[in-house]
Amino acid sequence: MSAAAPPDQRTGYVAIAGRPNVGKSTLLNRLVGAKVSITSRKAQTTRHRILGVRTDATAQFVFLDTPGFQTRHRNALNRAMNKSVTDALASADVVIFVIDGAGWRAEDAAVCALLPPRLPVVLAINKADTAKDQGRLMALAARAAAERDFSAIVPVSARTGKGLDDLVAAVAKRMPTAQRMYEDDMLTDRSERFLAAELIREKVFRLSGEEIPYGSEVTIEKFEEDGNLRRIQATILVDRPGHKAILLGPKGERMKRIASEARIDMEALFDAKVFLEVWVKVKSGWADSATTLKGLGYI
Ligand SMILES: Nc1nc2c(ncn2[C@@H]2O[C@H](COP(=O)(O)OP(=O)(O)O)[C@@H](O)[C@H]2O)c(=O)[nH]1
Ligand SMILES: [Mg+2]
Repeated sequence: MSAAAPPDQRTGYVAIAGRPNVGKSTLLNRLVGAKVSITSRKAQTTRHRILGVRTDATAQFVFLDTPGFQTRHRNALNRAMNKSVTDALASADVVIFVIDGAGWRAEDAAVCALLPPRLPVVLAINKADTAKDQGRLMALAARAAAERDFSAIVPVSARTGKGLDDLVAAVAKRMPTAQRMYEDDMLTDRSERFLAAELIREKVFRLSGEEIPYGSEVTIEKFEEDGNLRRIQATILVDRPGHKAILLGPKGERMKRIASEARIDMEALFDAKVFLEVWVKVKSGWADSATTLKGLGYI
């Protein structure tokens, strides 16, 4: 707790909601100033509830990134993911509802309808950096406003940082007056061990084709902290033998790249040197195995 916190300090839980791929996790990382949530062009990259903390002079925002609501595959993993969205909304004081500046979709309306009526919702129209003209953003704002009475509507770019000060100010106004919950320098409640697995999963999402990411998961076998050094051994679980071959790539090149890009991100996030070893193992049906999901922390 900071002794310097002013008496009118505001603190609150802020859920970041929206359909897959609108930039929720990118926005969270920008707002927190570190890569606490993984992102990719593929839908459904985020599987867990990720908490990210931002502490300003007068406000502490506890952001809850959420997986996009799943309708595509009905397995135990997706049920756990949907529950984490509902849980985040249940504990939120304010919601940031994110849509893509490219246009309004039926899926946006579906997520909007899930937002609890009692909560203040700030609409963030993201990817404003790619917007062709302001008129289109205005039309989109009007379209969205037909679905719900938003507390504020703010065009932003999670990529460039445009509009984020306005977004933060709009959210702060709707947060309760309360003392800080976390230390000023805290960024996330997730352990380095968890973040290490997530960063490997991000590279699998980014560097492999369409089918692999959804059928894979990462476990950390060993995580040793030795001063400013981390020794990490990880396994990527895949659903089928063919997936293993694809993930390894010719002469293991793809796997090497996955491991090396993950290591670089870990070194930046942990501010430490990282030795990383990654193995690939076939484990069919992991996404519907209660034991495996439990081990992975989903249920
Ligand atoms: N041009 C542009 N792309 C963005 C912006 N924010 C996110 N993206 C991209 O949109 C894709 C999905 O982002 P992600 O944060 O994973 O979306 P999520 O599924 O809503 O969490 C990624 O390729 C991001 O780089 C933005 O402000 N501008
Ligand atoms: Mg995400």
